[in-house]
Amino acid sequence: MGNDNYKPKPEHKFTFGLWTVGNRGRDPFGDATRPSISPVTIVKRLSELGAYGVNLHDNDLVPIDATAAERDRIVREFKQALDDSGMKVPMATTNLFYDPVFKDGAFTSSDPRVRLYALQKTMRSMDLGAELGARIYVFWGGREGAEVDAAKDPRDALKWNREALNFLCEYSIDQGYDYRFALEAKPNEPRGDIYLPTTGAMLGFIATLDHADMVGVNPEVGHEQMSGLNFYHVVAQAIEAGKLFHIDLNDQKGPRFDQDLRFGSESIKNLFFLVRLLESSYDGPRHFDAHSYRSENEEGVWEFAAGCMRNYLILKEKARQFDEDKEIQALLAEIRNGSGEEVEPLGAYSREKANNLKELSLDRAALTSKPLPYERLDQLTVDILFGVR
Ligand code: GCO
Ligand code: MN
Ligand code: MN
Repeated sequence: MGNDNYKPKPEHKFTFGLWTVGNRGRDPFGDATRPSISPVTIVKRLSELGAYGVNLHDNDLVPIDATAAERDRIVREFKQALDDSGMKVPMATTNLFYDPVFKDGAFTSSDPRVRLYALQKTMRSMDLGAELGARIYVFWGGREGAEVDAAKDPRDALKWNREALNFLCEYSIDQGYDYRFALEAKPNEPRGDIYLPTTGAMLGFIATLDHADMVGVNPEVGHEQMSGLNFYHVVAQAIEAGKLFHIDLNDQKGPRFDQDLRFGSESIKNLFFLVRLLESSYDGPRHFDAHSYRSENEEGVWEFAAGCMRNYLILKEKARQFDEDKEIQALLAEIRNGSGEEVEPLGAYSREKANNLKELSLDRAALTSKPLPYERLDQLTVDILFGVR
């Protein structure tokens, strides 16, 4: 129970994007506040802090205009740093948003040649990810959206997006890459509206793909909160559907612009239930897609990275305490026990069952009068989180 419980280790599978700790503090109103940190340094420092690996967009590592020789040298040095530290690259993704060519979308651009370029760039980036050992491939369509609905029919955008993903699933199979695709939703920013704005929308879309089994979701805390949603519920639905292939952990101050704050810095109760859920039902990487406040220098960046992992482990320890708490367990049993009478599980439909159920005597007033000790249960949860229990 000592402090060692909060010490990150590779077995916890904590990962960071090169772009997260590498974030230089730029925002739409202000320039960088700290120098860039090289991918090799990032790998080394994160490994010293106890992380399991790093993830990347193609251009986090290889500049978009690099020659083949430059690419090979950069990749060689990066692989050396991974080997030296034992760090992994479980996930890779494509930057389909920074370059001006994607000003009106990548897979959903109205220009068919931009759509081809987006596919070409993604296939090359999948080659790079596979070379680094990645088995999860994330799609975040930051520019796949609109401000002017007169310009594009969203049904066309969906068709183009589907066509691209079907093609890329085939490419992954054909190359023997064994990727699992994870689709990441965001409601807006940088576009006025982004298509498929929530993880729930992604789940509906995935069912329409040729290789739906290869494709899952990559929910991000802040993105669902931007839509005012309960992230714990979002992730529970993804897990229940067998579709939680990856997760982007961070934090956010309510429904407004995307803040990518340090994990556990704001939404403590919601993230407590999230961690408790992940610990029981998810064994993939715990990826932090967040960045340090722009007021920090490089030392502050490592403080931030350590804080993300520490907060996760604190919440994990709180989850253990919650699950072992006798009073909490007794309250949960009482809540689930209903009226106390045995009830057979509903099971499959039969006409006889339906007829019996229609005749069953159910006393509405008695059902209503049963007290639910939610005040006590919630206060005990808060006591645990505050560390006074
Ligand atoms: C955001 C997004 C991005 C994506 C990343 C992976 O904060 O707007 O989360 O960080 O996750 O680009 O494609
Ligand atoms: Mn984000
Ligand atoms: Mn993200």
